[in-house]
Amino acid sequence: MKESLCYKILREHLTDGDLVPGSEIAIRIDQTLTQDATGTMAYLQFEAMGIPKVKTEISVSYVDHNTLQMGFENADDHLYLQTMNKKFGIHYSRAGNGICHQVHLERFGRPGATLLGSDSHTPTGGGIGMIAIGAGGLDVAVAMGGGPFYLTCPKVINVHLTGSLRPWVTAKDVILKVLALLTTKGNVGCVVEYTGPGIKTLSVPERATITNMGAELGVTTSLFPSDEITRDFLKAQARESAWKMMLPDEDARYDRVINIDLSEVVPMTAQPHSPDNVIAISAIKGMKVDQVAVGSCTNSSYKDLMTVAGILKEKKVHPDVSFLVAPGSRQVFEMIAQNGALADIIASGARIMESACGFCIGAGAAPKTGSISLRTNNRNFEGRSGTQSASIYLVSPETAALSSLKGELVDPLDYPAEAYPSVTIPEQFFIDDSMIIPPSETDDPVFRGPNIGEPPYTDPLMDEISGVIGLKVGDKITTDHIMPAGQRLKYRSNIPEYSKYVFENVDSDFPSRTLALKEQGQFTAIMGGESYGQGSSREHAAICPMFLGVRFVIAKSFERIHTSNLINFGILPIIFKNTTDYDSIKQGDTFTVKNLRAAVRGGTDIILEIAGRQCGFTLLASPRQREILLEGGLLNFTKKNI
Ligand code: MIC
Ligand code: SF4
Repeated sequence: MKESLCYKILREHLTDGDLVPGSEIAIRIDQTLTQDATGTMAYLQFEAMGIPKVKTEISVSYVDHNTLQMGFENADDHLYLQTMNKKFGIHYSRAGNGICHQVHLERFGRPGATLLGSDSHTPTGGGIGMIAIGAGGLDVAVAMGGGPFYLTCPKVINVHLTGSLRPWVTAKDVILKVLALLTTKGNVGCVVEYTGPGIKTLSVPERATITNMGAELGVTTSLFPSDEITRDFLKAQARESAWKMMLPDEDARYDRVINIDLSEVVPMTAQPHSPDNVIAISAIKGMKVDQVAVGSCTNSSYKDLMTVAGILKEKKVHPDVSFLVAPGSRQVFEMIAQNGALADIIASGARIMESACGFCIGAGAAPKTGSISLRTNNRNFEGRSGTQSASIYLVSPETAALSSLKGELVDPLDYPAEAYPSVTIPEQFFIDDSMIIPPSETDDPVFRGPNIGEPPYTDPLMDEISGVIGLKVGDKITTDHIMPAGQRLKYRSNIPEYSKYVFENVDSDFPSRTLALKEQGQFTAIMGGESYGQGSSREHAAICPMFLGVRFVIAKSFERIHTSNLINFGILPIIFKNTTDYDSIKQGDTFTVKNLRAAVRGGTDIILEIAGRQCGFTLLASPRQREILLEGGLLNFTKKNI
């Protein structure tokens, strides 16, 4: 049968199962990446497995999220990572070297390989024809130890591109259009594969913008073929030898086909507070803006920043706008510094942030109360910017730069095509990997500052549990709701401390209430609506609730990474058999469950007695995941099976 590129790569890496959509398969992982905010926990768990060296082709540990260093915690964590990585065979990309996804694409990714990353935007690698998947840190730790990665064999959605983008219309507008079509809901278990003559008009960084923000669709990953354009990109990175042609079969079979004519795409924005709340800019242009931020793993390539510099050259940012620029990698940062474009950006009145996640994760640059902020990143969840009352609009760098000059949201198509800055992409990029420290044989001790806690230990699943529905929430609860980042990021290595902030902006008493119950031997169930656990791969959104005594999350539907994270830490993700139960069950109702182990082992319904009534639920777990739950989590399961 004619195969998609996705299936070709999966087939080459398949270690268990059959390529039948919906069934569980296991694949061999060639490369892993972590970032510091998820990495410390991933490496603590790797250490707990007792494996002396990573077994992957390459594993890279990036420091890009927690670089604010407001206190000793971040710097201590970085040194833990650096010393631990050296010892266990992992490359360490130092703070300042750039955002994991952009640097990995530039320096390590290779067409046809599999990459597992402890960050939901790992699919950025799909821009060069890899299967690049985001997962929880513990899944990545298992892959570093040579274990396979388990996933649901995907359905493949083909986005067939024709035509070419008009001047001022960008790859960001393309992915916003895809989000408008597919939304953030209902795509779990799918992969998006881009094909068609239109892809020849898109450079690798443009493709990577599209696969990066594909994460917001909730799909397993997105990918482009690897072609001559990929070859040119790798050649410019002095890595042509990593290139190989990777194409789907002609007439490959896809589960669904969506056609997009690039010449009909218009500048778009995602309005607050969801990346799929997309509208054409022409419909809301003229809105006054207070802040504009360019950067993130979605949009800070050389072309992006050169275009921004071209727009700003010899102009000044509007006096009412705070304009921030965070280059995505040190490579790009140095190149725009060397060619003078950075000087144009600085002269316009921009505030330059370091090459890191920064504003995107709410690490600095929180906008003012009730403000409108235009940002080039990929998520505009409520409160993620650090300001609960702010409204974040996601836009292209072009829209951002033009709007920063005018002080209002502008439609780039109102500007003449000739005014679009022409950017020549150098044949050779500036290469200096001196901020990536390779591993070496060492007996040096691993540094553990006071912020580094124990890896989270869990107990085997209990047979009888009673407790309380501790929280009832609505649809689209994101991991930013569950486990806020921003100011709280520095506690990522310290579970007892970080647990004090679970659902901080939803119900700040939740942690103390839940912990008090746990002390009385009572557990907690959380109840949510559709798409529970959308967004980040942060396993803390499972670990910290587990620490507080949460044993069930009941929802109408769950997102992929969060479901696995819950199971990995011994929490049962269950969905309603009867959705009207969502309306009748109240926060504060008590529950009991008996013979839980037998139900989990046998894969039968989970029956909870809630407020005196029997309610049936389906456990979202494969047979292997049910074993993991019985052991109390993946760490116990892995240790037992090593
Ligand atoms: C994000 O964009 O939400 C993050 C911060 O990069 C997360 C990872 C994390 O929470 O550490 C992600 O996307 O997985
Ligand atoms: Fe960093 Fe933002 Fe990208 Fe997450 S989405 S990796 S926080 S830049």
